[in-house]
Amino acid sequence: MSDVITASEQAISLENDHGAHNYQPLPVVLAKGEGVFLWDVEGKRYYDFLSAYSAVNQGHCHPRIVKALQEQAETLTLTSRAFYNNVLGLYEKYLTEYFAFDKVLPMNTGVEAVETALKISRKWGYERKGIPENQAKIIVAENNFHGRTTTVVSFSNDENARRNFGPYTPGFIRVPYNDIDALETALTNNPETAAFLVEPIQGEAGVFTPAEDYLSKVASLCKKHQVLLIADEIQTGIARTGSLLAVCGNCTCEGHCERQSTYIRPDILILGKALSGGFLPVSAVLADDPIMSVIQPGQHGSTFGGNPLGAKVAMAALEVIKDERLAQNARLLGHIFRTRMQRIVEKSPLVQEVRGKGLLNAIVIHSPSSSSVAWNICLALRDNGLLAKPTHGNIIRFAPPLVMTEEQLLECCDIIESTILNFQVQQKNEIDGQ
Ligand code: IF1
Repeated sequence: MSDVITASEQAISLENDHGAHNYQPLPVVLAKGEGVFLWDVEGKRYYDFLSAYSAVNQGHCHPRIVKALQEQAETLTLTSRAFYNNVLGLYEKYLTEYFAFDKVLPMNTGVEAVETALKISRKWGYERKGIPENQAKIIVAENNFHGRTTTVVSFSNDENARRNFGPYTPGFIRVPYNDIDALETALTNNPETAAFLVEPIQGEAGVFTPAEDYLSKVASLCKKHQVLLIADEIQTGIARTGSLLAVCGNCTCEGHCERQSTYIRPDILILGKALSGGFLPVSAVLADDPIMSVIQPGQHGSTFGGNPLGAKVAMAALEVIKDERLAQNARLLGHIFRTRMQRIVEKSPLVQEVRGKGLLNAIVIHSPSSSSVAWNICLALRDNGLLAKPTHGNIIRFAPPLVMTEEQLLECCDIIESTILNFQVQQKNEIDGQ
């Protein structure tokens, strides 16, 4: 019957009628999640290959995190920082030991943590490095994505994210990503630089992994020029790329270890997303005392930052990462995934390339970025029970929860392979039929 309105259609038109149109979601209406799976309102099950942009690394509704949330929600949720609470200190101790930094400044969303790191860096620049008042520069990378505030979009070069939101915050210099010479030139020409802000792997840009030695060279250049290295690990951190942090390099230890020679230690580390396992906005800025001590009472803060509910949830979320060895799993499954995708690259002219690290991967569709081929492949994947989203038109990001088993991953590779090969046949038939 054509006049029956499905639950999906209803939910979509409600959003359409009453919400701002700042997104164009894939048409699927989700109602339930568990582990690597999502269910829509009609009860169809999908493999989640986005993980809420890497916020649910621990899998949907992880029971240990649910338990922590429930217990704390019944006890104390928010005090503000006007008073002490009996959870925040435990969380701060846990987090700083987990990531091996002296101090943490707790915030909520990712972009707030980025803003916090920028503010700390500028203040450090004036008060410790001796940069003349209001002259501080911060270097960023081209094609960066660090969030949506006015300051952060000020230094984006994504026209869509930036256009007509000016006037922009001054004081930022953009250099090409993965270009050590460009960074060196910028540092040499701008002695008033306080920091270099960078994603160890560029997520939104299309999962772009820099040269193996890029970050270590960046770190030594920053040291040489007395500039803080800020690593935005909001998307790459918390086991996503096959190690606890992307800056850990190839270290597979269960937690964090500083002795590993592959570890590039940033001066400021920014975490968000999976820090709460996707339950609440929980973000954090980590640094050592000589840097963090520039912030004194009243100079920065947030009503919700460091709230006991978020703190308890984050501790549970990090325990899950360690206890379930999710970094190791991401690394192992990542290799299998890219090997299987490489097979598709060889078989199908539609797929140009596979790239990524751990379980943060992408395939590049051989089509103009303006075409709808990648979008249509994602619709076909949805119909076949797997949810992924295109980025920059022709790139499809694949980032399942890290709790996936090898057997499940292989099934997903089969779905992706058959969807793409079928899609290709269909496309050819359409062209031939014309
Ligand atoms: C959206 C992208 C991913 C981030 C990095 C900071 C933030 C993000 C490296 C800000 C956020 C999110 C934002 C979300 C979509 C998503 C995204 F496609 F937009 F770029 F993941 F790839 N640094 N990324 O990736 O964190 O304030 O959002 O908590 O804006 O729609 P936030």
